Amino acid sequence: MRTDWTSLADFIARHERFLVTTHVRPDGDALGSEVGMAGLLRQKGKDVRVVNASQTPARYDYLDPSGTLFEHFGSTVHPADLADRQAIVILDLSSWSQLGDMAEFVRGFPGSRLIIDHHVSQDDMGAIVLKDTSAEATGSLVAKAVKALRCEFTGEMATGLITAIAMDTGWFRHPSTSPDTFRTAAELVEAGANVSEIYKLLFERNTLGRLKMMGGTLCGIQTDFDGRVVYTTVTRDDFDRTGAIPAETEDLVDFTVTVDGADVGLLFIEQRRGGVKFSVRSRNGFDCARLARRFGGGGHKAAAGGMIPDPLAEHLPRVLDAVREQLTEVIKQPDPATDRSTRSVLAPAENR
Ligand SMILES: [Mn+2]
Repeated sequence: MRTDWTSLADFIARHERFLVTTHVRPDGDALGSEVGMAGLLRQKGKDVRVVNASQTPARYDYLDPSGTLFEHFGSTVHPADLADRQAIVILDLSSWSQLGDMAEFVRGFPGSRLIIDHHVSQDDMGAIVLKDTSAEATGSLVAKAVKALRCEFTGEMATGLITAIAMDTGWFRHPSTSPDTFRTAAELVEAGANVSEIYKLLFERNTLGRLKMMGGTLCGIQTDFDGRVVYTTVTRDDFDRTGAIPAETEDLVDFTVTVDGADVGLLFIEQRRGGVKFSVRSRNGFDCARLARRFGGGGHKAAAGGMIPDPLAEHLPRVLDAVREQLTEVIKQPDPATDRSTRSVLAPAENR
């Protein structure tokens, strides 16, 4: 899909002081896209502040080497500090709930809003929406915007954008990865992105706590629906026992769906403030976003998630019931449009 970037060019031309933000618990795509967008806006001579509802997870510190780019709403930045902002660019999200503690501020913001995103789920946020659900990452869209608006990739922007694309494509291996993904990646590498160094910074700086937590979580893995559903949990006690922190659960859900015969994988994480965060991954056409929407969450077909205020003991069986229901539905009524992708769900597990 080709995005028409003229509305972004107009939006940028009309304002001087920008606020860039993204979703709570930001991932590589969220933060890397912000780095790219901040660079683009600065090249256009604009004043930019990047303010997020969540703190930046430590593993992404390299995206902001001087520690001056990412600001935290609520601790260092208060609504009054942002009174001079004329426009907000919202990246990698399209729902109010994903703005966390910043939702109220953004709702009441008197200036203009623009969204660049690739998620299916969408609220009316009163914004210009530049959305391409076929894009592998918001970072790819920002990279396209940089080129469409005749800006250059600085080394810093290239590092941010390749992080965004690499993380959302599982390092160039998810089905969303296309020849175009590599063409964009090649340009970013030429502009100074060091893939080998970035990979080391992201994946070879595990804490002992994270490895112990992973060990416990993988030991606790369980199956349902003839092995087609694989799930596990991280409890508050697991965090206390191992010393891991919630941000260190990123990517952990991906292990669940690697079990041979699994169509759906889930991870349930008990939150310190109460409630449970759930993440779901699928293969063979199960629609994760649809499942997540039933519990107020959202995401993509193959990866989604959400948060439920109930305790784990109540939450987990309800989500599993919904997964079983949705899997049964797929088996009974294959959608002809997605028949190819759901065929293996229909086939007996042992024949796959
Ligand atoms: Mn994304």
